[in-house]
Formats: sequence, C-alpha cells, structure tokens
Amino acid sequence: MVEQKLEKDPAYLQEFERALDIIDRNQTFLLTTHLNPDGDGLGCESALSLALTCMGKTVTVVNAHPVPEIYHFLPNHESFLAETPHAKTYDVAIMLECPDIQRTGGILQIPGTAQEIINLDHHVFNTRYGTVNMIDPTAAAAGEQVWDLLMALDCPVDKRMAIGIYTAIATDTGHFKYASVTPRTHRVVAQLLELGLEVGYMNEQIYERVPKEALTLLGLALENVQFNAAGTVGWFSVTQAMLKQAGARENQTENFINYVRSVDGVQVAVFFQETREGKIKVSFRSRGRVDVSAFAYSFGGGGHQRAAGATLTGSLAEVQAKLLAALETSMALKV
Ligand SMILES: [Mn+2]
Repeated sequence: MVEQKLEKDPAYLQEFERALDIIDRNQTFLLTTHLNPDGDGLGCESALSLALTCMGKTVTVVNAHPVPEIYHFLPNHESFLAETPHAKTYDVAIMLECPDIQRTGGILQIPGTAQEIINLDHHVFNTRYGTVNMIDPTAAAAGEQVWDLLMALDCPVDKRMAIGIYTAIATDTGHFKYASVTPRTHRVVAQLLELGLEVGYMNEQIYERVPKEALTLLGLALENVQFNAAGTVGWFSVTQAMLKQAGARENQTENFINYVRSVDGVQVAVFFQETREGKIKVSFRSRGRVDVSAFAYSFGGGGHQRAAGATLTGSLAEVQAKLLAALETSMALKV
C-alpha cells in the first residue's frame, strides 16, 4: 500500500520509485542518521536494516554517537557502529533525517562514501544533497516515510520492524500529541498494531525505563527554570557540573524541555546544554505561532517549526544572553 501523500505528490512519488529501484539494483548499504541520534533516526535504522538484511543486502549502520541506553530495546541495535571518520565505501548510503551532510558528524564524505545517496527526511530545510531526495515535511516522523518504503520492498514487514517504526513516530510526536500528527500517522500505527505490536510493551520500553540519575539531573535542571516578564519564554540549562553532581550523561536530557513547554502561557521553551567540548547545545520547542526552525537556522542550526536546535560557541551566560535577546526581538516582530 502506498500512502496518501505519495498519491498526491508526483514529485515525491518519483523520488520514492527511484529509491526503490536503487535499493533493488545494489548490494551494499550504509545507513546513518544525525549527530546525537534520537528515537526517530534510530528507530528508522532498526527497521530498515532488518528489511534490507531480509532482502539479502549487506547493511552497515554507522552513527557519530553510540545508541543511548534508553534505545537498547530496538532490534538490531547491537550491530550499530559509532565510528567517525568512517572510511569504508558502499553502493548506497541511506541518510535518515540529515538535513545536510554536516549533520552526520563526518560519517558521509562526498564524493567517495557511496555511489548513490538516498536522502530521506521530514525537515523543511534540507539541502537536497542526495542522488535521490525523499523530503516530506508533512510526515510527523521520518518513520512514516520509512514505513512506506518497507511496505514497498521485497520483504514482508514484521513485528520487529514495527518496534522501530513505532519508536520513531512515538518519540517524534511527543507520543502522538504534537500538531504534526495526521490521520496518516495513526493509519501507520494501526498497521503496526496489526502486526502484533503491543502498545503497553512499547510504552514501558520508551517511557518507563528512566535511569535514576536522569531523574536527579531533571531535578537540578528544573531548579534553574526562568521566564521572561511576559511569561511567554521559559528557559533552563544543564551544565557539566550538574551532570557530574547527578552522575548522569549528556544524552540523558532528551525530554527535559517538554516540562517547560508545558507551562501555561509559555510559547517557546529553550534548553541550554553545556557539552564536554565546551560548546552550548540549544534546543527550542514552540507552540503557537513562533517558527523555531527559522530562528534556529539563523544561528546555524535547524529543525521543525515546533522543535529545533543549534550548537553555539561561547560561555553559557553569553550564549543565553545573545539567544534570548534575539528570540524576544523575533517574537515581538510577530505580534
Ligand atoms: Mn524526526
């Protein structure tokens, strides 16, 4: 079954068909996703690597960072490599939600790594660097796009693949709560459940395995939440010192920002995280009219209208002052 979006958009359908043809004709595949891989990228890698293997292809999954422990329930994750630079060559590289080459963190070198590049993404800003560009900003998660591919590939879909796709979609939609969710999202999930996927099991895997140190870190982070005078912007941070105090790791902050976005009156939540390399990783979440992807883009980052990020250099205090001032200005312009 080919999803509704495909029927409506001939340009996308053409890219979709070309991707299928390339997959069919080639043997060795590299799959990768962006730096600090999330549930969407990893879930897609899990499902797609299973399907390609089932078709008799040789598949290597490589990311710039290791799979976070919270995703260790994903089938096939043990085989994922974390290796930069990655010097091997492949017939085809499949890039899962990497809006530009830099977002792979050095995994994909052009030219050289692969003859064909399938660029599959649901970000609005994508530099279309692939030989095939499957860009669909109406997809709530890249997992929806990968699901269409799986349904069309020469291998039956199964419950293990469903685990990856469900994880991709659930984590990218705040568990089916964001405005990005469409009837298509739920139709895909219905098909996953028809394969025998258990929602209770998935909920436990994704949301009920929070490590104790992550909860301690959340407590420290929430103690420093601040708001602007109007109460429309809320921000907070995690420093290296806080990580040390909690005994936690950098990748254990994934959902923290949603606590601030959920505060009554807040239109934009901003989360600042000091990295080990001394940079400041900034995440934005918006509700309402503020397009945080455009804002993040102006600071060298990117993302979606309601979820975006950027990495800046400078001290935490400098970056906070600069970004928050720019955000206030940009929001004032939109009133
Ligand atoms: Mn995504």
